[in-house]
Amino acid sequence: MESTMSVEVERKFVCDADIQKQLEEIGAVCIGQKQFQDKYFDTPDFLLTLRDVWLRCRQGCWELKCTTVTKAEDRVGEPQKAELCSRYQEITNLSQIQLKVREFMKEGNGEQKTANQTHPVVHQDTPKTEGAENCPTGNESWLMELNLVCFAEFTTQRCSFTFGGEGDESGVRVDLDQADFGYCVGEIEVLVPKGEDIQSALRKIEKTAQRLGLSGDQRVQGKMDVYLQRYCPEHYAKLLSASIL
Ligand code: V4E
Repeated sequence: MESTMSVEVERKFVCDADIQKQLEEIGAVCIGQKQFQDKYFDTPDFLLTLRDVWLRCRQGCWELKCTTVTKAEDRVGEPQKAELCSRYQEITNLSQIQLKVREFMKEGNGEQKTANQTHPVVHQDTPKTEGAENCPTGNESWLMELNLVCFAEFTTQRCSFTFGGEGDESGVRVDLDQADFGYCVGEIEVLVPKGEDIQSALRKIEKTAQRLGLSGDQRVQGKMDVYLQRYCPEHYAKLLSASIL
């Protein structure tokens, strides 16, 4: 995420055992592997995530993802397959993040909740993660002021691929993720500077998916879907009812 505001367009897919070989066959080049820890934050009554807003601290860096469009009618003119792709605005500047979070909370609540209005968050046997000591633990003053608590924490091993040249796949990146709670997922993604047209990104993603032989029309669960389903069923059920997941 180079810029502080961009739109991430992505399609998730189920990884076959031979996905790395398939990627190499279509000209993808592995650009490296890394491990990172994510901590996600929300109010105890899920004010952000119920608005499809995702506040995350990854290895000490804050990131906010929020929807750019939510309704099918906003997608007029887009091909059917676009429904398999998600698009989220990404903000990485902490001051902008704090401003946005405050705005979302005002919209969602009439007025901001204070730290005294907490409710217990019930988690079921969440997995323990190691490392990332530089990531705030949730006691930063702005988190406390906005009543934000960590609701999910996991570590991912990621192997990333890109395509060289100026062809159909230029700017396309493929990530193969393995989360420490035992879930693997692939993502084809294109980062679009805010304000630029996303149609070309959608076409590139579709083309890459075709070349990888991804024919399924089913939405594929992300790491967060599976994490919440397993460890925070109450939160998961609320997001399902609100059609967020
Ligand atoms: C947007 C979102 C979440 C935030 C994390 O999203 P995701 O891209 O799945 O995580 P990750 O680790 O791959 O981030 P990256 O490194 O690419 O920045 S968690 C849940 N959502 C909502 C959501 C959704 N509604 N539909 C889909 C397909 N994905 C995510």
